[in-house]
Order: sequence, then structure tokens, then C-alpha cells
Amino acid sequence: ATGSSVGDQVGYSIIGIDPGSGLMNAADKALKAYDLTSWKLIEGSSTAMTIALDRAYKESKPIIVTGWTPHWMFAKYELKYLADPKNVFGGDEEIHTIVRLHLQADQPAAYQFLDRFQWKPADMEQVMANIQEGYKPEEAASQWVEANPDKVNAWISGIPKVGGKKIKLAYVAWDSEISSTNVVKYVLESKLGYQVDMLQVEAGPMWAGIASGDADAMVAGWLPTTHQDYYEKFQGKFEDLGPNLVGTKLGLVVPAYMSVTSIEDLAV
Ligand code: PBE
Repeated sequence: ATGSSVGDQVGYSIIGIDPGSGLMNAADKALKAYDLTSWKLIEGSSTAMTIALDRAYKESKPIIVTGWTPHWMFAKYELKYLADPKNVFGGDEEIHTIVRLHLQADQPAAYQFLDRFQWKPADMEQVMANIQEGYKPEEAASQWVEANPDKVNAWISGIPKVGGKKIKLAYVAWDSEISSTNVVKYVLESKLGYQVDMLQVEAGPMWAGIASGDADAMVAGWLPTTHQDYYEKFQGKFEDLGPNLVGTKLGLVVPAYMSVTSIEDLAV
């Protein structure tokens, strides 16, 4: 209704994702930093968040979600990030490839490829869009890899194939990481001869799994801010192979048809 506050329109609720994610941590901090005491952050999953967004959007209803880039939702809907003048969500970040200690000695071929693996937000978005359109993640990943031989060759040229060695990739079911992990899996299997096990876990266990050596690698380390707590907690127990993607963003996201522009506006 006209004149009612944004809070009234959305029931003082922000639709979140999985509780272990850095994004939920940041959103929690934002509620405190902006003094949004009557607001609540709803826990759920990436999938539940996008379903809620889709429903609201189709009816042009107000909704606030926790969101991030790269993500297919920015291509499918007209959305905007709410301004974050206190910079609680941090600036642009990188996604890092993180491997267990001694992987280089144990699995040199995989290590070399993982060390070289890097792509652009637009690449990841292509894989995400195809999954969103109904392709299975494995299919979307293999299509992208076969359609981008130049990029893929730069990652693998000169690396000898192995004969069916096993390797375990940990990941969280975030749309961005479903895409990247499936691409890495497909390259390891089809180009380098590995047998890959994909282990879906929550964010904390993903970092813990690399640190304990239960998993070999992950391509889902959002740094320096989003996963800072995990990074510090397990420091010295993993190897950081650096960024595989540069130019991410996190924040509170609303449909463009909403007039609110800043997190600060939610306090009124
Ligand atoms: N995300 C996507 C993750 C990292 C990748 C932003 C939802 C997080 O918040 O931890």
C-alpha cells in the first residue's frame, strides 16, 4: 500500500540462504550495523531463495533477498543491489581455489590444472544460465568446456593424463559453485583422466574437509571477506592457489520495481 514502509511491505523479512554461508553472516552483521532491530533474516537455501524471488517477481510484489554476483538471477530478472554505505558486505572479491596440504606431491597433474584454473564471471554465468534453463549441471559444464577449447587448453596444456586416479572435490550447493565445480570435475575426468568424487557439504565442513585432508580441493573460497572466518580458522592447514574468478559482489537485492535504494532506508 502507498505510504507504508518497506518493512511493512515485506513483513520485516529478508529471504536468506544457507546459514553457514558468508552471505548470511554478512547479512546478520548488516541488520546490526544498520540498526534493523525489528527485521529478521530467514534461513533457507539458495534454491528456496530463488523460488521466493521468482514468485514475488511474477506478481510484482516487494521482496528483499540476500544475493550475490555472479548469479543467473540478474539475467533473468531486473534486480538491484541496495546501497551499503557502511560497507558491511565488503567490496569486490575473488573466488579462490583451495587445496589440501601435500596435494602437489600426491596429485601433481590435478594440482597443476587447479593452479591454472581461472575464468571470468561471464563464463560462469553461461554455465549457470544453462543449468537454470534445465540442463543437468554435468551437461551444462561439459557443453561449456567443449565450446571453449582455447580457455580449457590454457589450463591443461602439457599436463600428462593420469590413469583413473581418484580425487575428491568439496563444494556447497550455491548456484555459482555448482557451475564451477562441475566444470572442474569435467576437465579432470575427460581431459586429465581422473575419477572425481563431488562432495556436497555446508560451507564450514567444506573448509574443514580441505584442512583435514578428507577432501582434496575446492574452487569455492570467497575472499578476502566472505569466508574470512573460515580462512583464519584453518590457516596453515590448506594451500591457497589464488583466485579462479575476480569480480564478485554480495548484498541485499530487490526487484528494480521497488523504490527503495539503500539498506539505510529499511530503518524507517
Ligand atoms: N555465496 C556464494 C557464498 C559464496 C558463494 C555468496 C552464497 C557465501 O555466502 O558463502
